[in-house]
Amino acid sequence: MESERYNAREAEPKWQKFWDEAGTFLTGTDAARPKYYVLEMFPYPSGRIHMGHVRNYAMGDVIARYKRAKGFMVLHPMGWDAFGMPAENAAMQNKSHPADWTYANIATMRTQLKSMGLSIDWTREIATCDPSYYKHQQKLFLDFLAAGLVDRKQAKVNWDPVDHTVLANEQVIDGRGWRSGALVEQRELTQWFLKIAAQADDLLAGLDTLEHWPEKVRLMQKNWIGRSEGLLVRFELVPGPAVDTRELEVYTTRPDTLFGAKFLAIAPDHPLAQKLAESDPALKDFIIECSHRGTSVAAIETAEKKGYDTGLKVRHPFDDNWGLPVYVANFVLMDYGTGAIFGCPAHDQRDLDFANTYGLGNQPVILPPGADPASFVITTQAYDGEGTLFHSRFLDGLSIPEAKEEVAKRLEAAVFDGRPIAKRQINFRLRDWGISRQRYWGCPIPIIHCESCGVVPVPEKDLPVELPKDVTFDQPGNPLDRHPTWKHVACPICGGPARRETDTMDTFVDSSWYFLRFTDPKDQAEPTDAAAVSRWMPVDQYIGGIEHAILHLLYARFFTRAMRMTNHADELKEPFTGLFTQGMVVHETYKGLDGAWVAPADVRIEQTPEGRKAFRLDNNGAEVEIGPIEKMSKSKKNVVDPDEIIESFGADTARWFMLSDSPPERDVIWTQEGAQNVSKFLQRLWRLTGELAELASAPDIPKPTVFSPPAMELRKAVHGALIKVGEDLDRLRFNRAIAQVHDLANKVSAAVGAVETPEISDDLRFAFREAGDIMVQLFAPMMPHLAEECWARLGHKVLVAETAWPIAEPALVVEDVISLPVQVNGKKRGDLVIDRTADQAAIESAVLALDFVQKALEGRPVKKIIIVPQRIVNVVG
Ligand code: ANZ
Ligand code: ZN
Repeated sequence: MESERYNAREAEPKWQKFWDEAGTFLTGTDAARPKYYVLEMFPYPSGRIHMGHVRNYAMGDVIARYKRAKGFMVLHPMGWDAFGMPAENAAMQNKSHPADWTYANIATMRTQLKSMGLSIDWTREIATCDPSYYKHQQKLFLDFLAAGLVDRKQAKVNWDPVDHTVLANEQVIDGRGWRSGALVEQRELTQWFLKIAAQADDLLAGLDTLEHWPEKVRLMQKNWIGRSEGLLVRFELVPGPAVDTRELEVYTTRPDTLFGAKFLAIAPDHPLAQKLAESDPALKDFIIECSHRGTSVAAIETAEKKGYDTGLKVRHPFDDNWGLPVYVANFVLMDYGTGAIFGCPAHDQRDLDFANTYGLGNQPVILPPGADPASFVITTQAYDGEGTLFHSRFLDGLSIPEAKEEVAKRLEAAVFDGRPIAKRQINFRLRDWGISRQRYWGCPIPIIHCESCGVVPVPEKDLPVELPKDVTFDQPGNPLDRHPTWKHVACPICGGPARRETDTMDTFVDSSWYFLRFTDPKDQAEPTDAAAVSRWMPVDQYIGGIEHAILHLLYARFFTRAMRMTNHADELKEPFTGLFTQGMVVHETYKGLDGAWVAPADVRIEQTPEGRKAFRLDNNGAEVEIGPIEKMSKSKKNVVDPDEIIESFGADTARWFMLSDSPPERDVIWTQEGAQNVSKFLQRLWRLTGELAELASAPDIPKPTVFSPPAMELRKAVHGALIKVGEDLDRLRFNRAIAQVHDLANKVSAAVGAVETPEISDDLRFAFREAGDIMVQLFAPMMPHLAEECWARLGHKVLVAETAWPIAEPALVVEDVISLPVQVNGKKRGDLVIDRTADQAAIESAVLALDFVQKALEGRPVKKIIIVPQRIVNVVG
């Protein structure tokens, strides 16, 4: 028995096949039982799974298996976020077709995921690139269009003038196209938008209901939506050269700082700037220069602050004799507020950087608490904190909110050209969602453009608009656009020659509703089925990376609302009740003497007297430098391949290690040693189960009525662990649940080791039976293959995956000790921890022996000790 080893390589595929054939993980249909929908963010079929996937899916699988055992009907599906640029890039490089590349990757990754032993209902698998999926997405688009949730308007895109193609923000690197290296231009294109901005208020309010989301994610969404209360202020332009407007309107959230204003600035594409540029070639050049940069917020924020003095002046709204210069500035965006600002350098860092560059000076108007008004100055660091107004005439002495209110009131009452100078306004940072992409490998937008009828939706009976298969990728640009026939169609209204929309949808659209589709992925007629949505939604636990904290989750929340409005999502308000964002998988880095990175698979680690050292497996075992622990990345070669890990250790070991080593929200450091330790522990569990199988009574022996102390002790350890593992799994504290299993295994081992004769009493046999069963059930969600094997070894005929979670006996989990608050003369001084059954006399002497009691008595004799049983002790002295 001792020498027998558990062979993961044989057992794992065996059980996977068994589950598969038995349909163990098909979604339950018992409507009388509660449902649980657990979902991990579905993968992009990039080629192979990585360790991050292993961690993500191991977590979801533990929850799915645990909830299933707890009696829930569990929905745990899997699919593929299958459209996107990498498939097109691969097509260009390998002269393959994006569909072939994608489906081949899906096949590989499906096999890999299956080798992890995930409890997934594979009959619900979907791929977003499949016409059977995107057909419904096109229908949703048309319904959104009819419901007024879609817009078509001009928007700026990054244009690569060499490749003649639109670039995503990520494809613009330092202002240049990632492939061509050409300076990127900003171009206006007519694009399709989903009107998410109109939902800003509701998306914001909904965040308050998401109590099972990480606070951090809610905050990130809140900031992204960016609600701000501010003031529109009209500045009067000082009459001067060639402009026909008499005013310039700005948006500000800090009207309190108006007396610190040093300049006004407008966006390069502000109409006034455009107008001035007509007669000012230098300004025109400046505007063109500004257009050579990415449209991303990051690109704008990190760019050096630059401006152009227009020569225009405006009047300060509180002082006709105070003129302020008007600049065109690269950090002012046209599509926020009014595309114009007043700059207060003392209290805004961007304004300060700008003012320092152009010698505009600054005037502090907010005095920080405790600062000396005579000496407080600003040089390179703007002050944006709390304080009191100064250098601000009638505002002096006011707090910031009071000053904001005062300025608003006065300017609302003041009139220029027959209208109030200022108006309060609430702004959102959230913009409408531009979904047009000039790419092939995406969901076609189901629209036809007709010269006489305009924009015509594709009739529903003609859906899906399928992507043509015969496309070429030998030149840049959109293959749909240059396809010889695909875009030429008859207009559905007038029958005349018309042109298909050749833009496809942003792939974020595909992932914005897949979780709804999973509730009934077979329905061919409709995107969703109301009954299925009401049964399964919302997702009870969603798990994924923090990198999706903003866009994906926000778009999914918007889609849920839009689908509800168009009768595709029943009464659903929010899609994900619980959200969990797991940490990354990180690994040591290794560097050879030549400075090149070395992969972990090519390295052997050794404990030497001088500490851990690493040596190459090739190159005569040369030593390599152990570098910092970093996120696994191809560039640093510090990746380990899940296939290799599963091949050498088995999936259970990989799963267990991923879950055991650190709290799930933190990064986990993958190490070979760690995996080896898990593998040893797995063998230990296997041996222990074998020993228990010999000592234990048969599975169906009735429970004895009395238990001897050793049996009782074992039972208490087992039931205690059962409670704790349950609590930990409920709270997704996988690492703690695993620590409990370790602890229990130690206790069970000790009990087994204490057995001296083969003739043991029935009650102890029963306790061993129970210990074996429960221990296996407790690690089954994490190590499902080993658990099945152990379960069979314990004599069970039904799968552990089909067995209900055990129920703890309350009498066995009552804590033996209690903690009583101890007061001295009515004031709490500490706690007494004592046996629950301790009598009056025992409590009295224990209390008097406490240091803090003696100290509090300060030598006085004790007059009385009052004991409220199980509640409190008061010593009177
Ligand atoms: C004067 C001022 C003084 C400002 C100060 C800030 C600090 P949020 O909170 O995001 O709404 N702003 C307004 N429109 C802008 C645009 N189109 N492009 C760039 N910046 C713009 O931010 C509002 C603040 O951002 C506004 O308040 C404005 O600068 C700037 F000590 O006005 B503030
Ligand atoms: Zn027509």
